[in-house]
Amino acid sequence: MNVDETADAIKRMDIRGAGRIARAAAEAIGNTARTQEWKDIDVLRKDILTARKKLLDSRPTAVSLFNAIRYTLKGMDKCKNVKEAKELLIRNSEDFVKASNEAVAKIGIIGSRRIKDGSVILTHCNSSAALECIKVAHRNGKKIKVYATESRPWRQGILTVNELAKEGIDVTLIIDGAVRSVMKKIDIVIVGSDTITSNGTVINKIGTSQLALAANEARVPFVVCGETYKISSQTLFGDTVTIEERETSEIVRDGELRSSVKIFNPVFDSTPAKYIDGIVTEIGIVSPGSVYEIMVRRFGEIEFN
Ligand code: RI2
Repeated sequence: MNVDETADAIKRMDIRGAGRIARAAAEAIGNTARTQEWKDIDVLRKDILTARKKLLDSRPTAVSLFNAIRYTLKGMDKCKNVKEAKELLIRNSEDFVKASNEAVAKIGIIGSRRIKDGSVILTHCNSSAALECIKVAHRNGKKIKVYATESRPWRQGILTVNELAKEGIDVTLIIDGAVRSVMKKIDIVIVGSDTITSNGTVINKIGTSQLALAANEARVPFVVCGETYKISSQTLFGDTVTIEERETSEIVRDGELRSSVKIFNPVFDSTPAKYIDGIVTEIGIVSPGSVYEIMVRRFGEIEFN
């Protein structure tokens, strides 16, 4: 897919999930570098920066998209000619996709160790990282049961239950409002992440913070899965995460409401660090308090700009 097609698919949520949109954006830039010809390096740079903006404008919340593009464009400024820049963009894009897939696989192995034989798990939305932990635990012979929320309004929970059922996992769909009722049956909550801020706050699908509160009340461990490229270094210097608001048509059908009724459809929320027992990354399970250290390790010295 080219950049325009990828940006549209991300906007429409044909491509969705923070990791998948990151890989799709990196691939789109790689494809552009592979297929497009430029007369000089300045035109190439200008076009790639336009592509960057198009991709970044597709969805605002998941920092994985920003970090994937940052990784893919790294070093472009120093390229002396078109050939060098094309090779760099193709290589960076392939490296990112490979590292991203490997990160999800590692998270699966590490996170699965936190799932005990006989556990009942609650998950929310459709996170490839969280589901990988569950699948690995099941493949390793652990007898587990999963409750998955419907995850209104887009209902990614339907994807989740079908994906887990296909693996032969005992899975039950619940509506989002049933979370507190089922919490007494749950041994561990495992969710994904779109963005992790410098103070360990996790931004994930709307409703995640309710799971965290209910888990906290019931003393059930609340575990977040996130590749390290879900960490937002911009939040260290005061940037806040934009919470995406989507079309009201995702909630109601035409003509269902009186015209004076307003609709508010935020699709992500924030879960403060104090409700999170651990963040499973590809480099290990870390506390939300150690996000800054990882940020520095991962991105090098972070400069204020
Ligand atoms: P992985 C999704 O967002 C959900 O919020 C999910 O928890 C998160 O991305 C992470 O998914 P959306 O694109 O990267 O469905 O773990 O709005 O697949």
